[in-house]
Amino acid sequence: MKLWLALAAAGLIAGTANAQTNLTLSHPLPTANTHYGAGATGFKEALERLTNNRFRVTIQRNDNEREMIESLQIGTIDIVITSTGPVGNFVPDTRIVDIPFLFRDYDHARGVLDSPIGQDLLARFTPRGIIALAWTENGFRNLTNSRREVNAPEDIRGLKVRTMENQVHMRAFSQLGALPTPMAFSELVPALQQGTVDGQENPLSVILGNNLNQVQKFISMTRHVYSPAVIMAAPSMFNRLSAADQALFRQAAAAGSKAQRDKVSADEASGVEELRRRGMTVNTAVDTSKFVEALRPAFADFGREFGADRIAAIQNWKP
Ligand code: EAX
Repeated sequence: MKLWLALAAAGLIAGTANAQTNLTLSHPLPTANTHYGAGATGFKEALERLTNNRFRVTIQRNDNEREMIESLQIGTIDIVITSTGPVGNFVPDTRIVDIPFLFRDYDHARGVLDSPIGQDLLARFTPRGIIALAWTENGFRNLTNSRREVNAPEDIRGLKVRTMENQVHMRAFSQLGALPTPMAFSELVPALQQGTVDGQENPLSVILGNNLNQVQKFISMTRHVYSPAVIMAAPSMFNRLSAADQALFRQAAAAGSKAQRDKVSADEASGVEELRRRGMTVNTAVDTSKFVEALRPAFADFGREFGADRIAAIQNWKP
C-alpha cells in the first residue's frame, strides 16, 4: 500500500511539477512590429523559458490604459504594460516622472529609472494594489497636429491638444496656451478624425506603430516629455507565487524591458525619415529652450508639488 501511495504522490508531484498556468498580458498597441509588442513578446518568451513552460502567456491588445490597470487591480488581467500616462491617478508619487523636459536623453531616463530613484518609485505601486515588476519605455513625446507647423510655443496657442489622463501634462499644455483635452488612447483616432481635437502628442514609436500619420499632417520634434512605461502584475496572481517564481517574473520583466527599449531606439533612428516617407511634414528644428522658458510657471508649481530637491536629484543624476 505504501508503495502505491508513494508512486501516486510522485505522480501527483510530477503532475504538479508539469502543471501549467495560463496568464494574460495586455498592452495598448498592435503587437506586430511595435515597441509594446516587443516588450510583451520579450516578457512572454523569457518567462516561458525560465519556468520550462509552467507559465504560458497569451498577449492581447487593450488600448485603454486606465481600464487595463483597473483590471489588473481586480485580477482579471495578470500582466499589463502601459505608459505612465494614467498611472499617476493610481500611484500619485509617480507623477514626478511626467514633468516636461525632466530627462536629458534616453540614457539619462533609463539610468534614473533603473537606479535606486526609479526602483523606489516601483515600490510605491505595491500599497496601491499593483505589483510593478520593471520600468520599460514609451519614449520621448512629440507634438502632432493637422492645423499648422509648430516651431515655437506661440504656435501652440489655441490648439485643442489631446493629452493622456495626466494632470502634469494637462498643466503643461495649459501653460503653453493650448486647450488640453484628456482622453484614453482608444478614443484618440476618432477624435482626430472628427476634429474634436486638432492634435496630440506621442513618441515616434506610438505614431509609427498606430499609423497616426494617417490622421495627422504635422509633427514637431518637441521631445517635451519622456514617457516611461511599466510592466505590472496583478497582486492576486503574483502574491500566490513562490519567492523563486517571483524572481523569475522579475527576470522576465527585465528581458521585456530591454526588448522594448531596443525597439524604441530603432524607431528613434529611423522614425523621422519613415514619417516623411508616409507624407508627414516633420519639423526637427524646434527650439526647445523657448518651450522650457514658457513653462517656467508650471515648473514652479511642480517644484512645490513634488519637491524641488527630488526633481533636482533626477535632473542631476549621473551614472
Ligand atoms: O502607451 O495614451 C497614449 O498616448 C500612450 O502614449 C499610448 O497609450 C501608449
